[in-house]
Amino acid sequence: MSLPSMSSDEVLNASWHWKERDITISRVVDELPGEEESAAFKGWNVAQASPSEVHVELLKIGRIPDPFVGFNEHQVQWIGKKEWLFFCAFTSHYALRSPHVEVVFEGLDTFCDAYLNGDLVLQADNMFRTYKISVDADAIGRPHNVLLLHFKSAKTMAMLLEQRHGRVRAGSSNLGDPSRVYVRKAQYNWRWDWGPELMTCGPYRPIHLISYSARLSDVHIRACVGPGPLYKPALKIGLSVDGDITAAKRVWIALHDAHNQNLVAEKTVDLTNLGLLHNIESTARNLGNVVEWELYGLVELWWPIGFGKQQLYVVYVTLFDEGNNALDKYSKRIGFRDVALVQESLTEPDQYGQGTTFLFQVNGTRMFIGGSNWIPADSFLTRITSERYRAWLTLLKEGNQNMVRIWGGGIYEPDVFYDICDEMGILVWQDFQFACGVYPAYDEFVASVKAEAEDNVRRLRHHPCIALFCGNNEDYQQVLQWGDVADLPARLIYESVLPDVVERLTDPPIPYHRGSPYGGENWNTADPTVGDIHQWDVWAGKERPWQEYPSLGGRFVSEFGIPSMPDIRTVDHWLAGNEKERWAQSKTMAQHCRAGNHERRFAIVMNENFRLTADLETHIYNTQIMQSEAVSLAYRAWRREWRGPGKEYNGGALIWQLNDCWPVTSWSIVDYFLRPKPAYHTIARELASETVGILRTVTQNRENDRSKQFYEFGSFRSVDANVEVWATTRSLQSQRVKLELTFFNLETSSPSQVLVHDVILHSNQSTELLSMRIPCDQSASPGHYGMTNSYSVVIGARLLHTGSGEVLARFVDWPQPYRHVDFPEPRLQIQVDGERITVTCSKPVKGLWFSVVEEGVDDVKWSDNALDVMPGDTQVIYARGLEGRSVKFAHMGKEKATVL
Ligand code: BMA
Repeated sequence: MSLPSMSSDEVLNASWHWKERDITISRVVDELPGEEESAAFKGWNVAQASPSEVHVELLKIGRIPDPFVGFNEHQVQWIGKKEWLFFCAFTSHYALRSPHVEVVFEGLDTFCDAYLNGDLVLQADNMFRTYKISVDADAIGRPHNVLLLHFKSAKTMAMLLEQRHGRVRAGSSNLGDPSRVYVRKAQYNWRWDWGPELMTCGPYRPIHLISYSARLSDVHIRACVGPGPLYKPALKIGLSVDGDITAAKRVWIALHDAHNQNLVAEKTVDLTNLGLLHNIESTARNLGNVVEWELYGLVELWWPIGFGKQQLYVVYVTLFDEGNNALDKYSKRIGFRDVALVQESLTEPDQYGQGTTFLFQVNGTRMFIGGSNWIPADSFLTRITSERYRAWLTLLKEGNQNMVRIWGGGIYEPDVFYDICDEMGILVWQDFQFACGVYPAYDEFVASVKAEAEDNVRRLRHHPCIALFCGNNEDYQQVLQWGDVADLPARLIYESVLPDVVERLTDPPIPYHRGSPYGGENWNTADPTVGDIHQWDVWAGKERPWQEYPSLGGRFVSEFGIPSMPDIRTVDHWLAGNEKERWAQSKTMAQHCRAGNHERRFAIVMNENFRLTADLETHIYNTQIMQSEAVSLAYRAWRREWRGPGKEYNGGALIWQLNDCWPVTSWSIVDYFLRPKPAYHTIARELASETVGILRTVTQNRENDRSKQFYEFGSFRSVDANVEVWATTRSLQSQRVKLELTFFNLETSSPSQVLVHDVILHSNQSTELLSMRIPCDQSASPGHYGMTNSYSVVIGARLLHTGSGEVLARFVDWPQPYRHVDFPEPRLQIQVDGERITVTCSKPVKGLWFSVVEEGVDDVKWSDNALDVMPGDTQVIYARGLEGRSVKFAHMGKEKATVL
């Protein structure tokens, strides 16, 4: 046996080949080549990427058309019904001289038999698991080794499992075939109401060869934070070693500041003296906690963005032998924070009743959550590079959002996602991967889920960004909706298996929530007074007008939204030059919109609010403003319900959805190509540190079924409306500011009335500022429809810094519905000075949307966009990356873009 040596971790990322399985697997195994001959081996394609997926490979060799264009999705359906083979030929010098070898598969999608040098070594059936297999060092210690992966059709396997276990319900038909519930593969692959059916397969995450004599088989880092008011940080580290453990004599542990690498603490533990390693029979030993450090005053806490620094540390652990040779090394970046999900009685009822909070508290500070739901950013996961993850999460952060919910029909994201969230201070709500279905609970299924949960909780628990593990997406809600609450076998999983794993493996504890949504009595997942809700009565469900969002909130709204069309360049991408189809209701547009009943639903919302148009560009703009108006109102109204201690009636809202997995018309606020829609910017303004809000209520509407913000016309000579004005701040100090209200009458264009008040914003909550009747000029000549009334009044609100006059927040409230508003010609003055754009106007302008003329290599990053501008309130925005390109603009009343 060779002498103890340093462990090695080799990624098997070279010399991969692939092909469709066209002969029996035993023949494939028999005919597999050795390393030298592999490149020339007939019938095999050289893989272009590793890790990889079959569609990605087929695309790269030009065998299939791009499924994201036109109707091509339908031309590639055959792939999901076939079986596919990948092999890798390798030589490992480390494995040749190490007594222990392990192969670690970080992710196999999904039904995969693995053969090592001809022997079947693994039968995988769960894409979310990390499979580890020990291999006989002699078996792998050859000059040439071959690892063969045989991927079976998940679609077919799902059908077979369904035959065995029975057909169940799983969402509507645009959420894929219900047989998907039996397979632990990303559920959106079966198609979703924003995604195509693309059943891919392959080794989608790296495969490692680990060679060692003795190693650290587990390092459990517990970065704890003691109770308030001091929130003292402490670190415990537990270790397990395995292999030739008698060789392991010492372990060195150090804690460094991740930013400047300064050493915070270190310790060497003599394992011999501890008497822990005397049992040579054992191959693995749990050494327990080798470090218990009190670090008060030595380390700083990690905070979510907006509440403090994202201080991170690195733990280094090295295992040594007798002669002080390193046997194994380990490092992990961590942060110190305490996170709690607070569900406690509110002190007074609100419009929905009393109930309990659903709010997040980090290091003792309660924080309003404004964030997004996240779906996988591509139908082919291997195409999402680290740079793309960073670009997505940067957008989220720059959009003032502080949480991302990883939705249950996708995947557990790779480490890089959580690393970036740690760095940026973005909290993560992590769903376990179940969505919209009656999942089973037979023994093998539960065992697989338990292993999957353990793998992922162990992988993720050290990230300070992880704020919540959640059992599933909408499984309770759907079963309730179908009226058969007794019939959800997977309650065993959501109510016992998963919470047990989270409780057993996380310390400090990470909160667990059974499902999203989950709350009220008897699973009343729509109860606005308990738990979280998904608000789908706007756009879907009862089809309520978006203007009713203020009365459709809840303690935490973890999903709500309304779709819009993406940037016209994204539409042109899927049209690929097909001019005949370049109109809003064409077949190709329908192929790229999967939202249930989208034709009727768009018709309702567009018809109620906008002037219908046959012009595609105008239509796109209108759908985008529709989305932007709707969802920004929801954030504005719900953040108002963060009313301070004991009155946190709304603890947060997460928009459905941040992103897309292909070019599509969907609920996303940023499209597949990372092009923000107007909603991205208007949400960012609602989630800024300070905001100001206005809610107009028309007091003389004839019919009660209209939204209270809508004006109606008829016999009234005047129509009154009241406004309520409030502000919010995230600051932990209360502050004195000026509130300025400007009333601009579109009919009379008489000089604006301006009111200025000194007000105090209470810390970390909303503050009601005033309530008043809208002043309107009764003596002016009769206006719109023969009336002079509040209908013609546009109201601008600004919060100004008392000393410097700096604008802290602004909001403009327009009369509605917009289809009745005769938007004035605003007489805009737009000055472009490098990347700085200055906007002034003589009359109010709504939804001022900037874009650029020529396509550049990179899109422009707008610091703000979709502006509402009032006369006398110059706004300055920045167009990063403009590089001299001409600017275009559109606004309500002039929806087709004009070049400056
Ligand atoms: C939600 C999600 C998804 C779906 C979305 C839009 O409830 O959980 O299932 O894509 O609705 O319908």
